[in-house]
Formats: sequence, C-alpha cells, structure tokens
Amino acid sequence: MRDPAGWGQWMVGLLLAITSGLGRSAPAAEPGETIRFEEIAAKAGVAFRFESGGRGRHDLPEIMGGGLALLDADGDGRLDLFLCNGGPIVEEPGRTDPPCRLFRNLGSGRFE
Ligand SMILES: [Ca+2]
Repeated sequence: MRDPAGWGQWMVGLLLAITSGLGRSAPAAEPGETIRFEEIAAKAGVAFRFESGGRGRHDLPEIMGGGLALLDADGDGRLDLFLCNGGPIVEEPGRTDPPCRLFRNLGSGRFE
C-alpha cells in the first residue's frame, strides 16, 4: 500500500532539515516574515519512498507506519538516517517487501 498522503516524503524532508541544521543557530525571523520549506530529498541523495506493506487487514504493523532513526552509524560524528518501511505480520510466498535504508551523512546536507 502506498503512502497516499505523502507523509513519508514529508518526514524525510523534515529530517533533512533537522540534520543539515544541527550545530547551527537559526537566524531570528523578522515580524511578518514568511518561513518557506523546500523539498531537497533528491538533491541531498535521499531516495526513499515509504511503503506501509499493508495487505488491507489493518494489522498493527500496517497501520503504525514505518520509522526512522538518527544515529551515527559509522562513528564519523555526523548523524546518519535510517528509514524503515512497514510490513505484514505474515509473509506471503513470492512477495518481497521494500527494504529499510541507511543513508550515511556526508556533511553539507549530502547523504549516500
Ligand atoms: Ca555518521
């Protein structure tokens, strides 16, 4: 089952905004200033599309969605992204569920 509301992509965008801004101070917004968000997942090297793994049974793993973790997986001092898809409780023969992905933070808002 796809993510019709696009929440997975929205979450990735938010994470990129958070991880790329770690350690920096945000400039103060001026009164009446408009805050804009920009979709930078592809530019940052984060190619991930959330899949719930749903089979229409509405089991807990189907409705809970995937997950994410910010961790320094390679010990370089930069937070990496681990993005996880959902999945069914019972495997179906012949069906392969989309994998979870680890994106290593290269710095300067780039991941691989
Ligand atoms: Ca790291």
